[in-house]
Amino acid sequence: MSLDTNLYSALRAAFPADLDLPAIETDGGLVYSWRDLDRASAMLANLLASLTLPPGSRIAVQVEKSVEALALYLATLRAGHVYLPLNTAYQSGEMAYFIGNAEPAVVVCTPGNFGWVSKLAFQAGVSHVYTLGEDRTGSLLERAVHHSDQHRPVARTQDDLAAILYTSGTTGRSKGAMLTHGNLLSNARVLKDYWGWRTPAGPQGQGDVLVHALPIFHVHGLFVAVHGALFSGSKMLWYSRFDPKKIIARLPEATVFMGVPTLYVRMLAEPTLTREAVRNMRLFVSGSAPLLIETFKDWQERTGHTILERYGMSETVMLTSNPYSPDARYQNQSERRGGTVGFPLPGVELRVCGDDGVALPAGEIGGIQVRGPGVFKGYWRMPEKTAEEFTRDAQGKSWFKTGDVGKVDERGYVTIVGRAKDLIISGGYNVYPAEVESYLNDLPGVMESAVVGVPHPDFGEVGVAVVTAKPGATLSAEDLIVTLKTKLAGYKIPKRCFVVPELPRNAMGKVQKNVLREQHKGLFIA
Ligand code: MLC
Ligand code: AMP
Repeated sequence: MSLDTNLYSALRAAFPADLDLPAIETDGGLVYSWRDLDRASAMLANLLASLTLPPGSRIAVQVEKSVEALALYLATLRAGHVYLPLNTAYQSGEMAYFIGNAEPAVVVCTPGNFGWVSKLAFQAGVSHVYTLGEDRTGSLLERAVHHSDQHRPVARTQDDLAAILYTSGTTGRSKGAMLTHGNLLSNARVLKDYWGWRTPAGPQGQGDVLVHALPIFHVHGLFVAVHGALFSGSKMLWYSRFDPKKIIARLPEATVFMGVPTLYVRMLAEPTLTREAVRNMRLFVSGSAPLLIETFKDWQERTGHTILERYGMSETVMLTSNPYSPDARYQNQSERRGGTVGFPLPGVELRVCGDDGVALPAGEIGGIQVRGPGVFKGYWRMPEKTAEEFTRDAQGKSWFKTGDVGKVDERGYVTIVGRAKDLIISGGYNVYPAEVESYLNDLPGVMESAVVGVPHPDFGEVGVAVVTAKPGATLSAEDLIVTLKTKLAGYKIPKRCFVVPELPRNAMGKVQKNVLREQHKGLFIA
């Protein structure tokens, strides 16, 4: 196994020769050069090194989006530790679980959350808690400035962990997907080629310009977008929050945009989105949730561009993509087809299986299973759960069961038609009904609850809760929502709640979620 496959070293090698070129321009008007990124991550890596932590220590980070937060990610890679990004929406109960489960050596939180996060962290035995504000404040940077801006990345093998991303499970308990340097690097390499990322040394004489408007605590914003830009020496226009008006105003300077479908829906609502505004763009990528065919067509009509839809997961990084260009190496798969997620990326094997685990022929619908260099190492400290999610077929090959349901057509296009896992994807965030139900069921007076996903014009899909009361209890739907908001991340909160005498059940006594979905499917759309 080759040593020195530290992902940072590979990214650093792709920086432009002129390190004083701008690497990131923020919506706050700051400009960071490639040298700034290298130096800032070196100082932070030296700070981590000064803590003399065992290699592979988890560095848990719940902070607002900032370039310094990105530098902390790069520093974690450099220092040979494991980055654990956490959604800023998580509340104390959720954070207590992640900190308890991951046992991080370092926790970095916002200055405003220091009180409760540090309490949780110290109770869990964490020795180092720092703060990082979105405006370059906080104890992390105060400490880092005392360290050298030179740092040699720690040698890592491709099997060493680079990051742990928590994803909820159907039982409601979050699982930490362990991603290695090899997983992330191989995916970055494939996408650089497949999506035709331009480099400063390439024929155009300059790299791409990526509009970065996604959060950096998930695969899409952190790995697909950031790695794509860094690995091609391309500049990023960096938005701390998604603001369609501001972003459209700067699209003329950009060449690549990545978003979840909600971002496209919101941009389409802006009259300033015109062909003129996107005149220099070469690629719009959508993923993390299904892109409605109407959005795909509306975008084509308004901008003249065809959105490239791709499919991936925290456990696998990117798996499939519609084609970027007609290219003989990819069997001339030239057309981007709306409603499909394209072809398995080079190196990815994908099959569709029936309930018996046997691979189905083209056109038939079944569970999607995958293999490939991006497939994760397993769930953090959950060997049984990991084993359950992998198959082992007659040839001894092991496939990861994605939990997505789909088909592959004769030409090889993959279409996702649904999910075997009980999951709602709302504005690109995953919401597991089982988790929300377990919190609802714990509230006083609640007998039981069912959370279902229904169509929503902005978020694609949102949760709706249906609740029954214990005998003698009176429940207010509004109060339940207000209480739930103190316990769970905002995006997981059902957008509507109904208190009913009883839940519909089948002959076996199982709650019929399909009946509830049907009842409420018109709540937000005509
Ligand atoms: C915010 N809210 C949401 C929500 N986001 N509700 C449902 N679904 C969402 N996604 C709620 C808030 O709690 C708040 O509730 C209200 O909506 C307004 O909050 P906001 O902060 O103003 O929302 P906004 O900033 O507009 O955020 C919307 C968004 C954001 C679409 C920009 O959700 C977003 O950035 N989504 C991208 C997620 C992402 O990156 N996914 C990639 C996962 S990786 P209240 O009640 O307080 O008003 C992955 C793998 C792959 O899936 O293939 O890529
Ligand atoms: P996450 O666990 O947050 O990484 O979410 C991964 C899940 O998002 C996948 O298992 C799919 O269900 C879904 N997903 C990602 N990309 C797409 C897409 N293009 N179309 C439909 N679903 C998608």
